[in-house]
Amino acid sequence: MLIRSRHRLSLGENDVTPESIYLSRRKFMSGVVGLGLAASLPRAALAGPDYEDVTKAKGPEWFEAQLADTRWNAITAEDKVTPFDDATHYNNFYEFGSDKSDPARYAGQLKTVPWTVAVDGEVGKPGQYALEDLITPSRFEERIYRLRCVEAWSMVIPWLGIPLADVIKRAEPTGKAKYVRFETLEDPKQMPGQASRFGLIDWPYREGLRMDEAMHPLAFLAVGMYGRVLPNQNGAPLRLVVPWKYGFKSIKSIVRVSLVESQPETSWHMLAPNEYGFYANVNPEVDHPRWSQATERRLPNSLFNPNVIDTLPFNGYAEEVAGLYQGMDLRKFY
Ligand SMILES: Nc1nc2c(c(=O)[nH]1)N[C@H]1C(S)=C(S)[C@@H](COP(=O)(O)O)O[C@H]1N2
Ligand SMILES: [Mo]
Repeated sequence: MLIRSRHRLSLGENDVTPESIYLSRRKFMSGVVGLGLAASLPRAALAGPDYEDVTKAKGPEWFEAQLADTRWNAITAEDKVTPFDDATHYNNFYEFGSDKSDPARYAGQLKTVPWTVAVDGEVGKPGQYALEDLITPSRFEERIYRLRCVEAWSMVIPWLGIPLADVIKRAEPTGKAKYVRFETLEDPKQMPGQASRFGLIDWPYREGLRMDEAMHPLAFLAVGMYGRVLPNQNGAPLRLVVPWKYGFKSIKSIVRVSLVESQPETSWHMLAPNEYGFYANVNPEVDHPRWSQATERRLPNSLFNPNVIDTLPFNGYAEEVAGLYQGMDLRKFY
């Protein structure tokens, strides 16, 4: 199969490509910068890339401690990073309402500390884990990924977190574990969208991956973005990020991770199985029944600058992930 790839990925810290666009957007101040210069900078600047328009916020103590030892820029994209303001005010998080501006307006009230995540099912080490115990055995990495929503808009977000595979391995999956199932918090008192009687989704929001997808090095668990803790509207305190799949797979505010034997039910598939599949790999050749998936609006855009670009197979990550689907009919398994 011939795969177009406009984007270069760099996996691993020894293979960081200095991207001119990335570098010009902000000061890059991790270990790459000479010590002399670094020493003369204010202390806060040593923390990592400085995203100009970011609203700073302090995370819990464990988060700030972990941040100091982050592998900045571990995976990058050539694309321009989306301004923080757009990434935090144009959201899908139906627990807080179905309007793009609802999450920014209402998610602030969600209490994210303390946070417990159940790890269960086909694992040797099931349990209720405090978020920090799940995350801190691994080093933070920064990963700049494209996020392509099934609604044909996209952004580029610098996430902070750890590989999903780390958490799965630590749980010691049994031989029966074939899929991973994720569940969002269900709490209508904190999540007004769940209290609405007109809600479409059968709460809690749930998602799933095949085991080999979940173990793929690009599959990521984010606890931060833009060098800081995750804003609530982006899925604090813990969300999945699967950059080669439509955004709805990247489930927010996770409270349960279950290793299971058969393919789990997933929210958008339950809602409209003919429109949203379990796989949901970004695919410009398979249109949504109601619109084309061949192009996307890259945010920020406007009436006068629609900023429409071609959508790439697997969202530009085909080189890395196409092998997972060898021999599968991607029209059937959409
Ligand atoms: N729990 C939950 N997770 C969710 C959603 C949601 O409504 N609820 N929306 C999904 C969709 S459709 C997209 S495109 C992304 C959007 O992530 P962002 O708001 O951080 O850009 O979150 C996904 N995760
Ligand atoms: Mo989406």
